Parts: sequence; C-alpha cells; structure tokens
Amino acid sequence: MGFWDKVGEIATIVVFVIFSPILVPIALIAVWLEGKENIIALDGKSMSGKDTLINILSGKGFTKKHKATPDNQMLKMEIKYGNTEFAVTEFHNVSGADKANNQKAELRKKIFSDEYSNKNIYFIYLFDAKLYRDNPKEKKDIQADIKAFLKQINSINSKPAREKKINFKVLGTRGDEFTKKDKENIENQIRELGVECEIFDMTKTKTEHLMPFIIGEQK
Ligand SMILES: Nc1nc2c(ncn2[C@@H]2O[C@H](COP(=O)(O)OP(=O)(O)OP(=O)(O)O)[C@@H](O)[C@H]2O)c(=O)[nH]1
Ligand SMILES: [Mg+2]
Repeated sequence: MGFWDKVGEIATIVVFVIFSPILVPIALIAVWLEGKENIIALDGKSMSGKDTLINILSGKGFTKKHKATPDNQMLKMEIKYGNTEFAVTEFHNVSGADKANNQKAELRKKIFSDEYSNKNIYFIYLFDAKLYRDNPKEKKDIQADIKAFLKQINSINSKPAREKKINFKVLGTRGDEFTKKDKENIENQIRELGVECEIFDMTKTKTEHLMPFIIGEQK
C-alpha cells in the first residue's frame, strides 16, 4: 500500500469516527420512519364515494356534488380527529370509470409490491350500498370486485417474506337510505365473503367514526 493510500484510509476512518455520532442516529431514524409510513388507497366504482370520503377526512365535510375524478391522484394528508393526528404519507384516489381499470391495476401493482412490504397499507374498497341493495347486476359486480381483491390480497399476505400485511376493508356509502336491519343484512353478506364491512351515512359521519374502521385492527 502506497503512502497516499494509507493517508486515504486513515482519513476515511477519522471522518467516520467524527461523524458517526451524527450519521448513525440519522440512519436509524430513517429506517424507523420508513416503517411508520401510512398508505391509504381507495378503490371502487364511479359515484361510490371516494372523494366524499377524502373530503370528510380532510375536514371539508360532506358535499352533494359529484365531480368525476379523471385519473389516479396522490395526496399527502394529516388526518385530525379527537386528539389524534394520523399522517398519511400517500393517499391514493382513483377514477371509478371503467376506462381507468388499467390505471387502478397499476396502482395496486405498486402498493402491493415487495417495495411497499414494510409500510402500513390500508386498502379501502367503497361501494354504493343503495345500488347494491336495489340492482342485482350491481350487487353481482360489487361482490365480484371484492372477491377478486380478497384473492389477490390474501395471496400476498400469506407470503412468508411479507413484512406487514395489507389491511383490506369494504366501506359502503348511502347509510341514510337504510333501516338498521337492512344495513346490517348487507354488511353481513359482505363479511361472509371474508372481509370487514361497514355502511356509513356519509352525510353525517365524522372523521372520528371513519378512522377507527379504516385503520383499526382486522378482526
Ligand atoms: N345521500 C348520500 N349521498 C352520498 C353518500 N356518500 C356519497 N354520496 C354522494 O354520492 C356522490 C359520490 O361522489 P364522489 O364521492 O365524487 O364519487 P367518486 O367515488 O369519487 O366517483 P369518481 O371520481 O367518478 O370515481 C356525491 O354526489 C355524494 O354527495 C351518502 O352516504 N349518502
Ligand atoms: Mg372521485
């Protein structure tokens, strides 16, 4: 080893010794923060209530208006309820239009990949519970969507190398159009498929009612 190689080696060691008290904690914090990343991703047909949910969670409240979402959108959001602040690193909204199916599949491919395996993923499928109740074709389509997601998510969650499991919930809207019995009947039909389901009256529901369902432990 030449003289300058030796100097280089010593310099590297000196720099490491000087900066390690700073660099090591930074590296540890980065690893810790990455494990804390919260991803919420919505799915569901047009008019199912994806933007309605986002408006409530972001504090804007319920809006009667429907403005179709044209493409995948990603937001960052600090969800406040009670004394809690829940930081969402990536909040994914999608278009419910059939022509956006490829975009939705692309998003799932990304957030269900190994790269996202150490993040907390909450995948929420929204549906219009009134349409489900009143239209047999819609009911069939919604059930088919839920079964397909369950199959995909259960298969990923059962991989031994998977660090964190994907949380999957089904959220119905139009609860204001239901009797308690009717509502429970549909919730139970969907629970029987193997996923947690709750129908909300979004015209009145507040963030503090929605969040425990969205991020709560899977039963
Ligand atoms: N009465 C009632 N209306 C609701 C409820 N939830 C949502 N809506 C209405 O249903 C419509 C849903 O619109 P959005 O939330 O924009 O639907 P979206 O799923 O984002 O639709 P796309 O962007 O087209 O995929 C709005 O007109 C809401 O006011 C509910 O619980 N009760
Ligand atoms: Mg929308």
